[in-house]
Amino acid sequence: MKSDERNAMTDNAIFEPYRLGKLTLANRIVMAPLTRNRAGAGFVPGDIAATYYAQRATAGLIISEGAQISQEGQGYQDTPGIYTQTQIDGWRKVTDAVHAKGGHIFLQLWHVGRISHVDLQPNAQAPVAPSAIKAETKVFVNNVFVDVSEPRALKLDEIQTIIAGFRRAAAKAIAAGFDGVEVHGANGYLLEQFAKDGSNTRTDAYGGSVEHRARMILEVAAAVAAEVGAERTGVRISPVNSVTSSDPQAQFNYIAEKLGQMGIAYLHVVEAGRGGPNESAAFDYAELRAKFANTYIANNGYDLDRATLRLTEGAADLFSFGRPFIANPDLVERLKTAAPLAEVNPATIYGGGAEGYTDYPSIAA
Ligand code: 8OZ
Repeated sequence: MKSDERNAMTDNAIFEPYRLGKLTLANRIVMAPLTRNRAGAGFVPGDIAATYYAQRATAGLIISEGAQISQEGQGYQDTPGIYTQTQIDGWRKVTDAVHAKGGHIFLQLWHVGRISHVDLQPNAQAPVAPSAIKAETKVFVNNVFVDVSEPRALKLDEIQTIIAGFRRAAAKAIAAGFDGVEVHGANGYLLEQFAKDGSNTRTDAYGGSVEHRARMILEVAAAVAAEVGAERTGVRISPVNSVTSSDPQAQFNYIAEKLGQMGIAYLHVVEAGRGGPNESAAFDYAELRAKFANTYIANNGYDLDRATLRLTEGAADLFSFGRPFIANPDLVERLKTAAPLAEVNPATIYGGGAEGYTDYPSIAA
């Protein structure tokens, strides 16, 4: 590479610090939350998780894999929790290891709702959902992918229990040393199930109109923000992903506006279906962004060129990368120096041990 090309790339604002609440991120590259199914007994993240996240600490911000806020909130085997003291102790090793490397890390708070299986649920009960509508999808349990179980509709008092559960889990995340938390409101899980009419046919205050369907995610965000501070609370959404919705633009414009008014630190937007760029989705993300006052994190199978373009256009503040961080612990350095990226081995994404987890090398300095 010619030196002027190298300078052009290192001058890229994506590699410059960014202020997020009280944190100064080293750059605008975020490690997206990635489910890896490697928690130990008791759904406790092990020492290997501390190694994995510390290897990736040069990201401006790491968002952890989803951590279920309760056993009821779990939908896949071996995902970590954030509801017991042992889990807090496991996560503490993760946050200490990341901070020792100068990184920042948020924990993702997760409740899967109807995306679960009776074998994962307390007393083998039916998974819970806004309405008793089964999803057409599979979950990973007992080492195989199986259809999700038939869900049952939540009662009003149970909804309050779940909101309180998010709040309690947020407090535990802070006790474990996280710099903040991200509320998982995306990808077809509980909070999205409430927001979209394809999965919510309730006729009470939590279903029906745009405002009613937004109530669950907004009450969860408010409860979490009241616990840990709005400047340490982010929310992830996926307006056109997973569940069908008759009015995604109106629905998510409204949610974005209300979250902005709450002072939520960031909105993390899965801008298309998972698994790659999709610029043609009929949704206006610029309009969504204009509704939200604070930091906008874009996720859409970005590479450096497309992220740089979006940053230059002012279309997003931060960019999250998922799969590239699996195989490239030093992704930031590789992007900065235009080094080749390693490919992910699909066989070792979900479950297993160190292989495909902590054994992807960094390029030696
Ligand atoms: C892949 C496999 C299992 C869960 C998401 C938490 O999509 C997930 C997930 C991804 O948000």
